[in-house]
Amino acid sequence: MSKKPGESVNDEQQVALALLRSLLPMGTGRKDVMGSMTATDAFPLPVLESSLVFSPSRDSGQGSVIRCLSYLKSMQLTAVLYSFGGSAWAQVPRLAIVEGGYADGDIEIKEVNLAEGANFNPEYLKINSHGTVPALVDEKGHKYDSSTTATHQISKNAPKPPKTAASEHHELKKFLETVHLESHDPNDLFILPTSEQDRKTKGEGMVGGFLKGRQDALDKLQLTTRYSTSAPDDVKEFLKQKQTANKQILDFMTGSPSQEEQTKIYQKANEEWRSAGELLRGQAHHLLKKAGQGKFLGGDDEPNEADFHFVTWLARIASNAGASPGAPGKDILHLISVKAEGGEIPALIGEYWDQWRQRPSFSKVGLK
Ligand SMILES: N[C@@H](CCC(=O)N[C@@H](CS)C(=O)NCC(=O)O)C(=O)O
Repeated sequence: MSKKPGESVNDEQQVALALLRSLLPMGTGRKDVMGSMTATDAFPLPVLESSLVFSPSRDSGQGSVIRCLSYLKSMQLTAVLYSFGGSAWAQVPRLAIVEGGYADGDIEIKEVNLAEGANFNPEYLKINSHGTVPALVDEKGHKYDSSTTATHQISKNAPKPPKTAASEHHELKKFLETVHLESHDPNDLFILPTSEQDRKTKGEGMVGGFLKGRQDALDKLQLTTRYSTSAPDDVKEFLKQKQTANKQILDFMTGSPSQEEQTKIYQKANEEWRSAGELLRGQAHHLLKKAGQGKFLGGDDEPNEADFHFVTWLARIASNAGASPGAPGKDILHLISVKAEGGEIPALIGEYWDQWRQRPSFSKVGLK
């Protein structure tokens, strides 16, 4: 709060300032959040506080409250999507933004670098307590902490909403939930190896680097005084669990695990690959056949929320299988069928993928 010389801040004005702070949605003006987020903060708290220059003799706390409310009202707060370029699920709301006809900047995109563990920063955990991206904070400060809720909010309010509301379509809603099942988690399949050779390659490559970056961040964070003095107990517990779990998998990927550990992990990875193949040959194929050739899920010429989730999942599964970004449909089907076993993947899935490859949104969000 700015004060002129000789002015003091009375109790009511302190209340006004506390109110102003509580009204500010996370990510729209908090200083001291995390490196990449503070740099572009649109409304730094000090700017807002400086609007509360008042003289105690003429200004009551009530007057300050009214003034700070009208100041907040006059500001055009922007919704913020917390995202990460390399995250599969963050690409779902990003597709919804482009397909929904939002202009650049209508929703601010802030990077949370998962490879550096920025998602474990206690300040980010106030935005999304799961420590995952995506998360959306809308212009009113409401928080949406998953790709499903964030994408729904974005699509619902889009200048050009999808023709079919997947949330009101029984089969599409069910499909969207199936895509998110842990039994074929695209992030597991990014990390988990299917064989000893695969473990070595991944451990020495991007996967090893990613796990190491997170471990360093988790280890460092717990040594900071700010963490030990001000992080709530549940946050400390959450971070401890993450630290232990990440260390286990990092050691597995880069160390010399026992034969028993190896068998367990390779079995899990192979089961997840099989489950991915079953999803493609089963529900996905059924829905695309029902939609008709050249159509999106639900039968429209335009994609809807279920498509946004499915295509981002498919893109990550394809890249986990070794496909280069935006590779043609027939190539990705071949690579996926090798990993998933159980026979060919229906050509219709490849045609659906090729249809997406033509869309500007596909390259704009980095799927190609
Ligand atoms: N069910 C959540 C999953 C989100 C999720 O797992 N996001 C990954 C990136 S694709 C993440 O942030 N991982 C960080 C971590 O688990 O530490 C959603 O749909 O939003």
